Amino acid sequence: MVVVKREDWSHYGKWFRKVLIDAEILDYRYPIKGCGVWFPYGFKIRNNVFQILRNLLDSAGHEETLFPLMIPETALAKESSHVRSFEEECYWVTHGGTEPLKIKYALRPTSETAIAPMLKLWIRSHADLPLKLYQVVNIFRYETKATRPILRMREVSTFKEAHTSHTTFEESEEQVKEAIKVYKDFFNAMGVPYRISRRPDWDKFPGALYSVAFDMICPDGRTLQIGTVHNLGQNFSKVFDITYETEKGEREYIWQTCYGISGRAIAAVLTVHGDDYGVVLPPKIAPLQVVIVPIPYKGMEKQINKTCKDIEVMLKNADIQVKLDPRADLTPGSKFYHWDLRGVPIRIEIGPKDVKKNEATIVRRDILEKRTCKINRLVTTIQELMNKMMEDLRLKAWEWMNKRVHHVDNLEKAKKLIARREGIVEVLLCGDVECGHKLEETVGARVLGIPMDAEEKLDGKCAICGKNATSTVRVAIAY
Ligand code: 5CA
Repeated sequence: MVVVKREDWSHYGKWFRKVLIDAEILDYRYPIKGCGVWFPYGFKIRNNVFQILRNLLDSAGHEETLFPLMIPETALAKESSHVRSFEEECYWVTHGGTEPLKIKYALRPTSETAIAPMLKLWIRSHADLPLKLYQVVNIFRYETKATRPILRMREVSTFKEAHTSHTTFEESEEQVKEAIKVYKDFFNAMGVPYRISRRPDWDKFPGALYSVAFDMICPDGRTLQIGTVHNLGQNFSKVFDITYETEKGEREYIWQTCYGISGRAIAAVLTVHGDDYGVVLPPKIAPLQVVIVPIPYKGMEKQINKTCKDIEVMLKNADIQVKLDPRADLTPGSKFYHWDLRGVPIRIEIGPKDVKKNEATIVRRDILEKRTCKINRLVTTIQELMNKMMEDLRLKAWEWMNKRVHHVDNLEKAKKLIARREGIVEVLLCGDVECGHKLEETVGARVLGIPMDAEEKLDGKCAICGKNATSTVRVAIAY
């Protein structure tokens, strides 16, 4: 029954690839490296996850939009640090048919430079601001690091990017805070634990003043960046000449932020809640919340089937996503395996005893624990169980992560923890860039940045140079 044992952490990558295929989430065998195909089941999970995000963005006053895939080289090249970083990562369209194009087009690696020329046309006065847009699109990055299904794609087929425009720097700072709140709510809704860090200057988004990132820890102890929020300042508005008229009638450049979440958010849910038997889906994002499996018994087939069908109708009427699995060619055991692998939160088994007692046997996917319940209480019991399951998943995942964030007072300890792949390590550091780089070299890990989600305890010295520390810094081996 075992998919791949997860408890040996070195198996995480193998486990992840296998569940993606076996649970019919994403097929990574497409003949272009870094491209994947969402199976219908995986596509439903993807849509449910991104619907949570859409709802949160909509409630916070964002509007969904859709920009073209292609960006002229002339636009992409306007912001110098942006183009420097992205030109090597772009896929370039050079021909229309057999005709060479006068200006080549980039397949968007992200859309700042697609959006900017239009903002210049749309934004006239302070009354047009703030303008908060987002789109959910595919982006293309010619990644040179090892590609991995969902985690590092070359076609990132699911990418939510928000782009906001403001009258003042202060307002853009407030927007960064709002974006962080939206992302917290998003990950909390799915029980995905994270740490929020302000990335070091050398690792900020190209064209940003600064970047804030959400990181999770994978079962192999490596971190995964699952979302980023950037304050772009006026870097793009100055080169694209995007101005607005102030109340006094003067022209000022707009202030901008942007923030992105990719399919990695889906990988995050699958990763943090999964187990040896496959994925475990939070009820909110599960395409199927309940599966009903009849346990056949000679002479009672009719009653069992009727009870199953009645339950299916009852749950459907209560807006629960339910499916009856009547397949006659499969044993109940193989059906359990099939649905456990796919992470269906609740299984109902109906056998002869259940029918006689007017009961249903219920199994929760996360703890695989059985209980019975009178059929007339089934709807409320299932709703309660799904809520409880969500709460338990969230607590368990946070507990797991919290145990893997270590605060240490010397480099030796940091080195050991990193070598043992124990997650995130926090040390004190002075503000020197040199010390940051030296820290990375010494412990063999990457600086994630300064905590944005914890009280600073600044009583100590820089772990590298011994000067007074100015902040805690997180390091980890990152995907
Ligand atoms: N324009 C900004 C905000 S929309 C931007 O592109 N930011 S980003 O480069 O940091 O990307 C946003 C998020 O997308 C990252 O935090 C990361 O979680 C995810 N991401 C980036 N590259 C890939 C990739 N190749 N495959 C999967 N996810 C990716």
